[in-house]
Amino acid sequence: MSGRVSKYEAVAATLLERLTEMTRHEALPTERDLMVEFGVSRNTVRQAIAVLVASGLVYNVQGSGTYVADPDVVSKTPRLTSFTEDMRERGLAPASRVLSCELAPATPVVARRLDLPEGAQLIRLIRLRLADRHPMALETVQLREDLVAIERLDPAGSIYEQLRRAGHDVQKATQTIAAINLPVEQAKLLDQAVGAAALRVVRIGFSGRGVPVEWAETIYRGDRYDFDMAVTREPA
Ligand code: 16G
Repeated sequence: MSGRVSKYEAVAATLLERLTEMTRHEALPTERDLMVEFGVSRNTVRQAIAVLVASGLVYNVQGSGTYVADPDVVSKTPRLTSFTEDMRERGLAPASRVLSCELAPATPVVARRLDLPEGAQLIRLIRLRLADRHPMALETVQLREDLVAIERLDPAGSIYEQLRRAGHDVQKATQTIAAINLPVEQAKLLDQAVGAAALRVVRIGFSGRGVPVEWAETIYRGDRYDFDMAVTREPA
């Protein structure tokens, strides 16, 4: 092999070896401990950790530390977040304009996805989701009303936070992402030209017990939103 290995690459390589002996979700030593151990600057430690984060082997929890990733989760799904968390992580202030919130019978497709009989009552919440006061996404969430009562729901607040408080934390989801061109109504709400590109994501969210909790369609503006994910390949 030719070329010099930079300090951060050397630290990353040593940490990588160590990861094989650690368990899922175990904490890595603190930045300070790593600085002392390797005799390097905080910046070098951060660069080394960033390499491991980018490869999906560890993950950061803001204000807490770095942890060993769960390979089953990392290889297939990026970290699950709510719109509120997602925007905050991007340094944007989340807000919502509630367009409607009502009880409506489940369509056959949604009923099937949520394991409910056709026509079961669902809470259907339609919101324009804003980031730093500007439209970011148009979202329709359909929730099982036996899990959260519509009278107790704050439609402008974080739905995931309210589900968590009700004991139905969304911990897993399946997602389908597709490119679309915005039709008139949606374009107007999102402050876009008719036909502008957008990303449509349909998520089925499951609680930790595997109960399907929500069916949600989120239409993100193509010019403001992108997906980041770590992908890995098993060694040959
Ligand atoms: C995200 C979720 C959506 C969920 C919403 C809750 C995607 C693709 N969709 O938009 O399924 O209902 O967050 O956000 O990420 P909230 O807790 O801020 O209301």
